[in-house]
Amino acid sequence: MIEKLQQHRDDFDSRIVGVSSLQELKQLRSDFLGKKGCISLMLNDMRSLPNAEKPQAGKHINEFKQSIESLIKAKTQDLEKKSDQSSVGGETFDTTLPGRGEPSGSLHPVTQVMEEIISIFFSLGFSVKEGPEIETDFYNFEALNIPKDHPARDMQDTFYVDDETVLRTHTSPVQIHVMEKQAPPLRIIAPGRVFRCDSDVSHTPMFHQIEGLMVDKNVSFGDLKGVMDIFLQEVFGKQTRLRFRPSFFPFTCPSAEVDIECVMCSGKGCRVCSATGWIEILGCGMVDPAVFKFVDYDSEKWTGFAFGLGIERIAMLKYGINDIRLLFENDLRFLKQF
Ligand code: 2NM
Repeated sequence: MIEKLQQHRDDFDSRIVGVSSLQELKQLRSDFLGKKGCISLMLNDMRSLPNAEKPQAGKHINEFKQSIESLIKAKTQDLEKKSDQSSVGGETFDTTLPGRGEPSGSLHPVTQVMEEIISIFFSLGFSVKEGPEIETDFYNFEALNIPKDHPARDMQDTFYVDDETVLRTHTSPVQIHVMEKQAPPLRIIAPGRVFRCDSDVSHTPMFHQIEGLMVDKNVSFGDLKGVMDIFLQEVFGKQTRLRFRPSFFPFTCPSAEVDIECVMCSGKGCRVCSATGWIEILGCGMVDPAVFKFVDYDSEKWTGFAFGLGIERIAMLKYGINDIRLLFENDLRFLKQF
């Protein structure tokens, strides 16, 4: 059986090379794949094999059949292309027919959420600022009032390039750079990649963040609440309720964490919100005077709020994705859903 198959295979291989027209290809196809073709005959012959050998033989014949089919398909396209080229302007090929076209692609869900958030803040008068992904200890920690012994500075949590150089762990350094160069008033957001030594269903070593900063005369915690309200209701829907919980960050005082009412259960309590009815969404606060001191802003004259959030987390909540790693596997079956 196997020998016979090999003979047919060799026969097919040598014949297809000699095919130069669609007509000849049709003949070849019928000789191998037709009702009385050799594949059909071999499948018939299989009946006389002992039962134990049937599955193996069937598998080989099928593989052969599939390889023939794909070779014939490729040859067909090849010949059609040649005949199209040779008859351009002739009668058989209408060159005015519209093309078949490719379905359009789409932006990565992380990019979509990023762009949506940027456009909301743009409409509130914020402009977009970018900065390097490799930062000095000074911009990533020191100027943000993060003390030398803070756990975030640990080699366990931060990727160090050398003793005083890190992959930025947040985009706040961008805001330090801007404040150094630019006097208040200021309304900016800093979107981009950040890096932390962390990896599980809800953490990847690289993820995306947006941080925002507004500095002006008389900016208050009320302004911060108002802006967070508008922003989160724009992303999650007008009915979204917010909850501010006291928190701590070295670079803001007072600091808060903001929860939204659970998008899955509308506050009733479910797996997504661990039965609390609330989902933690971002951190924020009034910029600590110590930070202003590093960039030479007069904190008697100016006040400001800042906030930071992870894009992947928002994308997961918005689209009901339960494993962050799906966002980085580049599996088209996943990505085509967005
Ligand atoms: C957060 C939470 C609270 C923040 C502070 C600053 C800066 F540069 F102005 F000091 N940028 N971002 C900030 C404040 C970030 O992320 C959870």
